Amino acid sequence: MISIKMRAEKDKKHISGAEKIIDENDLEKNVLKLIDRARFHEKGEPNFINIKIEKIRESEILYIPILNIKSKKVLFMEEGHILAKEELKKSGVGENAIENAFNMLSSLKQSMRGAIVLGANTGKRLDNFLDRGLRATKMDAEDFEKYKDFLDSKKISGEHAMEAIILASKVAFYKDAVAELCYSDDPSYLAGYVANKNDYIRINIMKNFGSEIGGRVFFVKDDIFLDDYINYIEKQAVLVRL
Ligand code: PML
Ligand code: MG
Repeated sequence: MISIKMRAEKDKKHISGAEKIIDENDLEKNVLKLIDRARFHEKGEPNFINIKIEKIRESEILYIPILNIKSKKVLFMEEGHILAKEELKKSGVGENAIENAFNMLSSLKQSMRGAIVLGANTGKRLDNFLDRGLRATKMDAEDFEKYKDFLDSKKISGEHAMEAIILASKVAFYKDAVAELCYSDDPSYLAGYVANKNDYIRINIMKNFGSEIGGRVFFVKDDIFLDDYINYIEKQAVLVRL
């Protein structure tokens, strides 16, 4: 198998990123698609695109289950945030950590390519990645056609949700993971989610139209051993099995 990682920037500003694990025969096709995705992004035309292609052995791949998907509908962003906060609390995230997460996301000057890692109890930021964040890489669905059919049956479509569910499933699988909060940095994509060890809870409106402020927060146990965690998030190849 082959892992492809794409990341695009315009004057150091993050424009787009994507992860794929594919069959070697589909390499060219997928690379072209990713280049197109980067070049014609709503956040602007990048002046830097990085494509990383790595071979991975079958024995390196970890197969994990998909999160259980739930959908919630709200009318306004404020309502979406209240709902997300409730879900995070139910997932075991402390109130301090929840407030910090929302404050950190809303005060971002530019979108990050990765996530902020917060202690789920203390709300302390644990990673040292600053404006870059910890980026989850090397993940995909084991059988993409089957995965698409599965999402169709749940009336979920579009690349954003498709990729986010895979990412959230990888992030949640780690032993010390507690929850995740995400909403998109793409100005016309308003949906976001809260994920925990079991569920991916989609919320249709998490921000106002036109805003490029969005990102991810990974909540983890405060006593996590960070090096192992970062290694898993950045390097462990994961396929989501249905
Ligand atoms: C992003 O990658 O821009 C975030 C996507 C969030 C997807 C939420 C959903 O539709 O389920
Ligand atoms: Mg984006």
